[in-house]
Amino acid sequence: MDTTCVTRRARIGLALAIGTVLTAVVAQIPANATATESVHRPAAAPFASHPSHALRAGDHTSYDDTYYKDAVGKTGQALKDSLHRIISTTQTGKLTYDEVWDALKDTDQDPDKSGNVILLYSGRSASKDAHGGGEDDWNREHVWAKSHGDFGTDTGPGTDLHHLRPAEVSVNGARGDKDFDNGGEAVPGAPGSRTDDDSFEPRDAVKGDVARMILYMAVRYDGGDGFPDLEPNDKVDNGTAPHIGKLSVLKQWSKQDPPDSFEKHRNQVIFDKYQHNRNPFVDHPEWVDAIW
Ligand SMILES: [Ca+2]
Ligand SMILES: [Ca+2]
Repeated sequence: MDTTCVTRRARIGLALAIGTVLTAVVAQIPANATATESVHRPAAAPFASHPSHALRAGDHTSYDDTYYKDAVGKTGQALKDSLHRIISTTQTGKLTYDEVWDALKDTDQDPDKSGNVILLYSGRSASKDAHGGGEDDWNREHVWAKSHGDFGTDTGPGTDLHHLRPAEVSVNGARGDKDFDNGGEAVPGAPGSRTDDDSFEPRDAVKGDVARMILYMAVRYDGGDGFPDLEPNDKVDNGTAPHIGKLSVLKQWSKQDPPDSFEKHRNQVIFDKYQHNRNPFVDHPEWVDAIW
């Protein structure tokens, strides 16, 4: 037997076998690589579909380049119309009135005590579980009183987290559906708040919050969606008309109480987790004067 010939034949066979295996492996690499790459490609795709979600909380400059791109540089009615389009079309999350309970436990959580929420008019930290109908319980305060336009609690303005806050049942009752203005008697259980027959004045620390919530509602609701066109005016006797005053006082309150970390945080939580739209006046308080 020619052993040289056998050895050569074996080598050729081995080489062919290795070549076949390599070809098969190489043939599979591009397919696998492409699949892996498309799954782990973070930069372009999410930024294109959800531009604002890729940004950090409180990064105003970046929101100007993305979320507020069409509004930046405008003033007056043009700014208001542009913001209306932005905050309406991006509101892809809309809650039921029942879902508002759990959302408020998140948006208004006490930063120092995770089992509690901060109540709007009193500033008191109360257990998240202490909501209901008792005097000291908290409930869902509509800062834009829902009788002003009579929009009720169907999904819409009545369930919009940007103007809903936890408040004591008793203090919520004292506020009722009054317009906002300075002056009156002290409100029991809500230090710094005052009220008289036709108006309510919240404590200093949330005066600006109240103003920016009212003005958000005015921009967000312009008569579409089957809901009334909400607008502020300079009166205190608005009753069931779709107006809330006093605009001149709200403008002053917005200036004297600029957005703090709590207010900015809740805007971000609503944006990230619930409604996916923002309160423009929390991001840009100067747009209050630019519009009104
Ligand atoms: Ca404030
Ligand atoms: Ca409006």
